[in-house]
Amino acid sequence: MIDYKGANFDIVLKRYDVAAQNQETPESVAKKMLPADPIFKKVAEEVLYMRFKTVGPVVAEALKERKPLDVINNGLVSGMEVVAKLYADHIYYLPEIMMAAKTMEIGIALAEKQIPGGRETKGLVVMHAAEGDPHDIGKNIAAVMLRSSGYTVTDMGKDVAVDDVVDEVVKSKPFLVTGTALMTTTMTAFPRVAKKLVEKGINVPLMAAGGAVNRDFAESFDLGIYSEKAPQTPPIADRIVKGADWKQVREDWDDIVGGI
Ligand code: B12
Repeated sequence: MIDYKGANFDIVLKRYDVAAQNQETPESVAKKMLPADPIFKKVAEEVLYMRFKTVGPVVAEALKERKPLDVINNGLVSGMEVVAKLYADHIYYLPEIMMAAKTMEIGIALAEKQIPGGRETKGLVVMHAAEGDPHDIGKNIAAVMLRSSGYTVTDMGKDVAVDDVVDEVVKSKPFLVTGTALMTTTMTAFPRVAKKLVEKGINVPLMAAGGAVNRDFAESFDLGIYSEKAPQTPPIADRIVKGADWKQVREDWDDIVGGI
């Protein structure tokens, strides 16, 4: 029989992959990033600590003292910015980012109701996961980031047929279309979408993203632009809204996403 006496389980069970990351904690990052205003800070903490059961009452309380748009941008979105930093630094992982996003969305829905005429949008983005592809977690994260940056998103979901994407673009005229593919067998849907759009004379940038896709592939067909990570999407969208077309985005890509 094995004798475990004297074994130091602190060493045996140490997760070196985790231990090697960094010494920061959600609290220490929050201290540096959360807003100073106590009302916005309280709202941001609801998102940061994924308190989806209490975010409603906390936002309702904040709305008595602050404007709804400020509660969204300085409270809820500020909290999500901390979450995005924690995710990028491998302190938070996928479950946390999804729960925080849900918490933020509950708060945004509540605050938006109090904005006369609704929240002003920077523009419409149509998002989808490629035909045959069931992987939509990365797309959902990118959608949250676009929404929290002031864009309106039509999320067509996963496994969306090429023709359905084209029909939606014709109907709703977005300034940007995004597609996600995590499988090498599904990424070929993007050039097919692009070809059909070009045939109809539609010049909208088509962002190809997801693990199966790289920059070379995304830029191998007309309209195609690349985004490697969800947080790169809002700055790319901002550049298109300012007037850049898909060729210009390709040229400026390193500059736009630099450091993200
Ligand atoms: C979760 C998962 C699933 C889930 C998907 C659930 C869901 N709702 O998404 C389920 C169980 C359904 C699934 C099924 C299958 N899967 Co799967 N799956 C995965 C897994 C483990 C994780 C993917 C994930 O969500 N990662 C987390 C997210 C956050 O990462 P991400 O999507 O890469 O997103 C990041 C970037 O890519 C980017 N991004 C992604 N989307 C977008 C969109 C925009 C607009 C932007 C800007 C950025 C962006 O930003 C994110 C980071 O910031 C991967 C393995 C892996 N390591 O990737 C396999 C993987 C993708 N699956 C794979 C396969 C093969 C399958 C199946 C075919 C398995 C089978 N034999 O049945 C089936 C699909 C069957 C079908 N056709 O319906 C393969 C694909 C291989 C390939 N290259 O073709 C992988 C790589 C596993 C492997 N190593 O073999 N899968």
